[in-house]
Order: sequence, then structure tokens, then C-alpha cells
Amino acid sequence: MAVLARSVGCDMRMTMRWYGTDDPVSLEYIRQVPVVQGIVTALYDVPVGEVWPQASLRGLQTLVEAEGLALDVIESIPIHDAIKLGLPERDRYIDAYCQSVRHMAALGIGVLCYNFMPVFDWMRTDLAMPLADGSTALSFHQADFDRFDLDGETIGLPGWSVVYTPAELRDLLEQYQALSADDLFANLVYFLEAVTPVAREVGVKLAIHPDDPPWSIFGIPRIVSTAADVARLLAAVPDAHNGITFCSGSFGARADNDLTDIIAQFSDRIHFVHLRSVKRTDERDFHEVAHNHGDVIMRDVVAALVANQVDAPVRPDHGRMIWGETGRAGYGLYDRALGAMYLAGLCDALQRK
Ligand SMILES: [Mn+2]
Repeated sequence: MAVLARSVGCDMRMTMRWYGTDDPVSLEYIRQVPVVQGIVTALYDVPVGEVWPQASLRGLQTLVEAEGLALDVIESIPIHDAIKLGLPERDRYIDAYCQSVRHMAALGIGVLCYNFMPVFDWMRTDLAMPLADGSTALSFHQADFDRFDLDGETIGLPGWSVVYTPAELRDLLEQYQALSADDLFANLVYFLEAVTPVAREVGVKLAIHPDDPPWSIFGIPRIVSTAADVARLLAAVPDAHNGITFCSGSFGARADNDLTDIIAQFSDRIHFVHLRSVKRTDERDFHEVAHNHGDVIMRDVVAALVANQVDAPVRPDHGRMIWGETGRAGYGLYDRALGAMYLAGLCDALQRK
């Protein structure tokens, strides 16, 4: 009996995010998703700003490789607030960042997804919005967000209560509210002008993640929300190692972002791809949906990736919670596995002539 090779004809390097040994979704389960070859992960116990020890990264890589998978992408090494705020001590943290980049490169890990969003690297107002089919998904509704009370005794923001105390949050927001978008952009360019030469030297592709959601919240600046933002950033530091993560869900939360145009325009600077869909219900309202539903037309997105020969690992981004699964919001196994299969299927079909 003939054995079929996996995904004949599809060049899409499929990966899944894994949150380390505490993740309820194990590597043993991820490897059973037949199209997945690589893992996206991070060290979660290193304080922000410190060097990631190469031995710890190697330990992570060993666990991944023991399951027959490859550690393809680091998502992400967090950037210290001193760098984002442009404080005098930022150079020390940038040096540490460069050292972490060298350590991942020494292990052959070639892609680094990171973000430069102040305070919150994602925001939703509901982590388990019920959908019509009985599944749940993450959602953002501006009116709910606007009701959030910054002077409250507790942080009512879903997902952030354990990260900041209310006093810490107010203090941090005040510091960022004093920055203009151009100030924040200048701080990002300063960071990239130091890190990109190291990335080039050691062969690591930097892939900044767009803002999520792609508009300003709490009056703090956002600088990676649109195609124009991306164009400005890539032109400011023109080295090919300074690239982006194309996240269809983040860009797709704005109707004025043309996803296939963004892919075509920046194809040689897209170093990592997140694929998920959103349903936009108002200008500043959306919820996440299955990979084949909603306002992100995934066939068109995958077709654009294929047509423009984007050479980057892909992962299904957030999934819904289905079949009674519980766990980390957006990062259950089942719906991400369905997504991975759908995405790889699209790619297979589109690549066959
Ligand atoms: Mn994403």
C-alpha cells in the first residue's frame, strides 16, 4: 500500500505556538496535527530586559526536537519599557537584546517575532464571547472598552489583571501618554538601528507584529497599524533583516487595510505569518471567528502569499474554544488544528497547477 507524503506541493512551513511546559496543549498533541513541522515559543521565566541564556533556549529546543519538531520562531523577546520610552538606560537593555539574538542564532533559530506596542501587546474586551454555533471567541467592543475605569481598585481588563496593579498601570500609561507617535517611532528606529546589524551578522530575521487592535487605545501611540506605517518603518531601516509579521487578524480588524495589497507590497520583508480571521461588526468592534469565516478571505490571503512567494513560517493564530476545550484564551488545540489543516489545504490546492 502506497504511503502518501505529507502536503505534496505545499511550501507553507506550518508551525504552532506552544507556551512551554506549562501549556495544557502538549508538544505530543501538536505533533499529531499532520501538517505541523515547527514550533513557535519563548522563554517565559526571564525578566524583561535580561539576556536570554543560550542554555535555556537549548533546553527548550531539545524538548521540541524530541517530538520530531523544529524550533523555528521565537515569539517573542519582550522589549523593555526603557527602550520604548527612550530613557537614558535603554542602551544597556538594547545590548542585552542583541545578546539574546546572538544566542538564538547560535542554535539555528532564524526568526524573531516581537512587538513595540506600549503597555498592552494585545487587547480584548471579552475572552469568551459566545458564537452562534456554541463555540466562544475573543472579541473587542470599543464601547465596553471605553467604560473601563482606570481609577478603579482593580484592573477589569480581560487578561491583564495579573500583569499590572492599578497603580503600576496608571503610572506606565502616563509615561506613554507623554510620547507622540513620532517619538515612539523614533525610539523603535533607534532600537532597530542597533539590533538589525546584529541580526544581519548572525542571520536572524526580525519580524515586528502589528498593533492589536490596530488603533490607539488609552491615548497611547500606535505605530504599526497600517500599510503606511509598515512602509515608513521598513524604509527607515532598509535592511532586509528588518521585517514584519504579517498578521491577518490584526491588520484585518480595520476595513481600510487591504490584506492582499499589504502582502504584495512587502512580500520580501514578511518573515513570519499569523493567519486568523475576524468578523468586523463596527468600525472599532470585531470578534474572532473560524479560519474560514468572517471578513478575512483566507483563500485570497493564502493565494497572495503563494503568488508573491512569501518565504516565511506560518502559524494559525488564535482559535475559538470548541468541543468543550478549556485553557489559554485563543490557544486551545482543536480550533487551531482545524485552522492549520484548512490553511495547508488551501496552500496545497493553490500551488497545484
Ligand atoms: Mn497575530
